[in-house]
Amino acid sequence: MLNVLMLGVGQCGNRILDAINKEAFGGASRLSKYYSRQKFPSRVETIAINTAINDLKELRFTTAKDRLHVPNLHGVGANRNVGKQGFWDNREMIMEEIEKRGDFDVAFVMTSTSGGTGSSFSPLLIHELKERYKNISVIPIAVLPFREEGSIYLQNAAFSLRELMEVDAEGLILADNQYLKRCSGDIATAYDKINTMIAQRTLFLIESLDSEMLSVTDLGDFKTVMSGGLRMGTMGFSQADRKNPSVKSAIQNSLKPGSLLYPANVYDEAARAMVIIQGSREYLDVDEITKEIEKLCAGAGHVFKGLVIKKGYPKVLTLFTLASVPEIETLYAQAARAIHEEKDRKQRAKKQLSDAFAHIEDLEEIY
Ligand SMILES: Nc1nc2c(ncn2[C@@H]2O[C@H](COP(=O)(O)OP(=O)(O)OP(=O)(O)O)[C@@H](O)[C@H]2O)c(=O)[nH]1
Ligand SMILES: [Mg+2]
Repeated sequence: MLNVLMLGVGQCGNRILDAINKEAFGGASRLSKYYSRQKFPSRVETIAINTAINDLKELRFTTAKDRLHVPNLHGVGANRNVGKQGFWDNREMIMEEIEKRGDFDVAFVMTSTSGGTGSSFSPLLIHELKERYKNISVIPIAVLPFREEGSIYLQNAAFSLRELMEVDAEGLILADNQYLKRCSGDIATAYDKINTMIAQRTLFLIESLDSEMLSVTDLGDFKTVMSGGLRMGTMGFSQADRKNPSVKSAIQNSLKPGSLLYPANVYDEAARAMVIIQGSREYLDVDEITKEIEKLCAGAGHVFKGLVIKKGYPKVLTLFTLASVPEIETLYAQAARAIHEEKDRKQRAKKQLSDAFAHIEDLEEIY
């Protein structure tokens, strides 16, 4: 049995965590679909952490005991320095809240890279988890901003992503708001859809890491995949249906750009991968599966395969790390430009004000 910790930090992280709790517990019955013992052997603990109490109040599927408000702040207004100080001031309280829930084998830390709270807390939090839990594997799930959200979000993304890579985590899973924007027209619906996509994939992953059926992929395989290439990767997912129950197309679809959380050409750019297939035995044609995996193997160095027999049409999750991330480099170039522009803007403004003050330099008030 795996002991799993899921932390959602800052507003974006909180909402993704809420989507996970919705998928797991929600729906009409509120019966636990994943967390119940028979169907989902793992013990899963979830905690939403935020400096803004209003963000926590907004959650609908996360219980009150799973919401941790870090006091004396009302959000940090995208300022990562204020965020870091907030974490240090409250470190013991936060870690105690986590530690009282027992031991963990694996932790997922979900956050936006671009806001203030989640992006500054998460690297520090991961560092603390690694210090305090000897054998824990920690995987950040990091959300990249819409590129037009402004210069502070861009710079935050650049610096926090670097911190997340430098802290001793087991790789990093990327989700890109900009890339996923096509999901929907208005922003609230887009957020919901993106969060649900992340939630679905993450739950599927946990479920299959802890499954005891047929050919399995375990935490060790997962860590090997995450340590491949640049140690940054993402997930794809696809679900077959009655019209097309073929496992072959389900695998292919899970690798298509439209199924991924971050833009990548998996066949060319993947360093390592894990393909997890779930479905009724009658649909899991071993020859077809082998052929598809071999195709992926031609580009990616190593591909782990997991098969889980479970009633229904095939569902496929692909998790992979990447050997190249051009989109990230573009993001850093954009962030650098934004920082320069911000600097210039500040200097110009400062100059204008000092020019204005210069007008009264030798004067006094006369009444
Ligand atoms: N996918 C997704 N992205 C979100 C969501 N909410 C906010 N974001 C993105 O997250 C970034 C802003 O970060 P937040 O998580 O809101 O910031 P925070 O950690 O709460 O930090 P502060 O508000 O500055 O204290 C922006 O790039 C948003 O586009 C969400 O529900 N889903
Ligand atoms: Mg916030």
